[in-house]
Amino acid sequence: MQHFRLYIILFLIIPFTVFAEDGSQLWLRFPAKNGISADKILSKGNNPTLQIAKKELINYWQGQEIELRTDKSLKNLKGGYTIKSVQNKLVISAEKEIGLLYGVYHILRLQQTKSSITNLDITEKPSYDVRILNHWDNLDGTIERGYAGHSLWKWEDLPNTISPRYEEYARVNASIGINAAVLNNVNASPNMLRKDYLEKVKVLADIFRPYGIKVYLSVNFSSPKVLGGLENSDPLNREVQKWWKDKAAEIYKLIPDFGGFLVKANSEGQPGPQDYGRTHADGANMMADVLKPYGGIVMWRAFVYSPSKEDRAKQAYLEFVPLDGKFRDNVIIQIKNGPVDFQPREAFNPLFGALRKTPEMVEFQITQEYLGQANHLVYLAPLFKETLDSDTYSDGKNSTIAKITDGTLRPHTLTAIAGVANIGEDKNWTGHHFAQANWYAFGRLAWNHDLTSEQIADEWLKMTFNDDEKFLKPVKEMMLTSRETAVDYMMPLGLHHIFAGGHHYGPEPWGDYKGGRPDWSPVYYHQANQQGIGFDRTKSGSNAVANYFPPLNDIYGNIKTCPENLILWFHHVPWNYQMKDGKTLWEELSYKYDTGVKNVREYQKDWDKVQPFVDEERFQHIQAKLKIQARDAVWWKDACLLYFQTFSKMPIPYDIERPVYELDDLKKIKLNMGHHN
Ligand code: GCW
Repeated sequence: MQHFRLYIILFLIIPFTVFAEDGSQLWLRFPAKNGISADKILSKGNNPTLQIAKKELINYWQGQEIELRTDKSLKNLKGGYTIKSVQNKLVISAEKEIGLLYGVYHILRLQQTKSSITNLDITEKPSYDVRILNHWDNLDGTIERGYAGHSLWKWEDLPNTISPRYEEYARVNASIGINAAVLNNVNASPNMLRKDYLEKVKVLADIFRPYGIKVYLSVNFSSPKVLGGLENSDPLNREVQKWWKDKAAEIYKLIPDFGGFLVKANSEGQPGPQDYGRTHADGANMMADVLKPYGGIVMWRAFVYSPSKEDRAKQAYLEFVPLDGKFRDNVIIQIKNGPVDFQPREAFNPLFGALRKTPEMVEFQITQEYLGQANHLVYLAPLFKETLDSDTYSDGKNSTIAKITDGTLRPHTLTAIAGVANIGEDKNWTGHHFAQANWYAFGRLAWNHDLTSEQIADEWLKMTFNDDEKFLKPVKEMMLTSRETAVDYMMPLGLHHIFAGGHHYGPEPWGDYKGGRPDWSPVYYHQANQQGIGFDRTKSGSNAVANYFPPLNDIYGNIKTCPENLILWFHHVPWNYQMKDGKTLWEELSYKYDTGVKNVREYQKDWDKVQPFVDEERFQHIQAKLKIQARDAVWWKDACLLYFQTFSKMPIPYDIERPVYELDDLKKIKLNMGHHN
């Protein structure tokens, strides 16, 4: 009877565990056969990280003998490693064991992508010290702007019950060099710092540690008052300072290598030092002082804007530039790539380069809040690269954001880069199978920002799907063009923030939330009227162009020299304005929307053609998502063109597809996805 039952259970489980292609393995898909035997791995010591490195080799490495060697003289590689072919051996060297583990994942990647593993002479040094994921996970298990199910962190079950996914998470991140994680939402609950929660955090930190991942927490600025019962949370109040000091001691007792705090203060209703007439520097320094003795850092966000007449794109700059030089050296200012909010395309944030004495780090959004969420295939490496490669001219020509933040131009002791995670408890971790590529791309670029979007897509596709050229070529092309395609069908030519309020999924260019703050309404951002469309940020408008270093202020400020892909970001442009290709602005806008739609239709065909190269389960899943994306693209095109046409009063060029929806019907769509703004 017992046996019979077991038999049935196996019968039910095996077909799914063995054959199901649910995407849960991400890019770590190694051959089922065994790797090399333990005696072919030379190494000293028994450190837990080293044990993981050896286990990975024993399970998966099909190549020659390996030596794993720690070498103190490699400190200058900042956690990096070397891989060298020496006679019949491969020697991986690093200052510490974590570098060896990274080296092991490197050679496994070479093996998996069928790259050469002979005559290797590789030196790898990460672009950034802290390569960090920001989870916007709430203590109740929901995730702000998360589209892959609930949070991985099971706070209710911790510290006693441990999900196997904690370790899988750590391993996957280590495989791409991510070495830090902020566990909770920047809209932080004070409860995160409660003793019982810290004990849960400790369990996660212990699991992550051997994989080289440090834990950080978002903290609520009012914690002393809310949690500690103090009268206020004024950073200059000694009792408040003491509360944070004691809290830091409590945390470090549990987690000796705790990374530090991430803070969203005085932004979108969050408390902060300004509640007490203090500055961001006062607030950040108070926390920096209590973390300093333990080596902890403060990542202070520059995403601040308040209900005022001032152009939202200028506000962070106005608040932070006067504070340059006032921050402790263990404070780093975390700046979103654009000055508004993770839009499909923004001009880069002019704060980059403007703080000369304060370390700056980029915050990217991996989760696709404004890019079709878990439904649209949008590969984000080109967006990340566009920001990192942007020349700010802060220190003359070639002062790219990459060089400002990686320490090349500003020799700060602290360098970091953050990505808002797209990870949840969905089987495939990220909702859309292709969204895994965005997690991967963030990690790879945090490790080496010189990699190209193409190299990263190539690696990821070979590891995750198939290395057949007939598959790779069209699918890579689809990935590489997908971000521009999304810009085209959502917000071409520098349009921004014309999303439906709240969930930010579909179009709502007519959105005018009277009574609310103007900068939460789409009409505030596109400014369409009978004359034209676009936000005037030149001298005649908000003059946000003045925040850019010369010659960019002039280049952006002049409609003739402003790049056309940002023209409506910086200018209010007449409908009949003549674009570089001779078309009027209205025509150009129409063709852009049309191109966006057409491209998605092509992606559908391309995907169907590669069916023989993809397992059925993932094939269908992606096919279904592309269908949604195609419908959404038409929805965007019709909504925006029909609405803007009420101002331009011009015909939609006759060689493009006619609208299929009625504007009035589109205006009635209210998706029930809910959110505060
Ligand atoms: O992008 C906006 C989001 C908010 C988010 C905020 C921020 C965590 O719509 O959900 O809050 O930015 O980055 O703080």
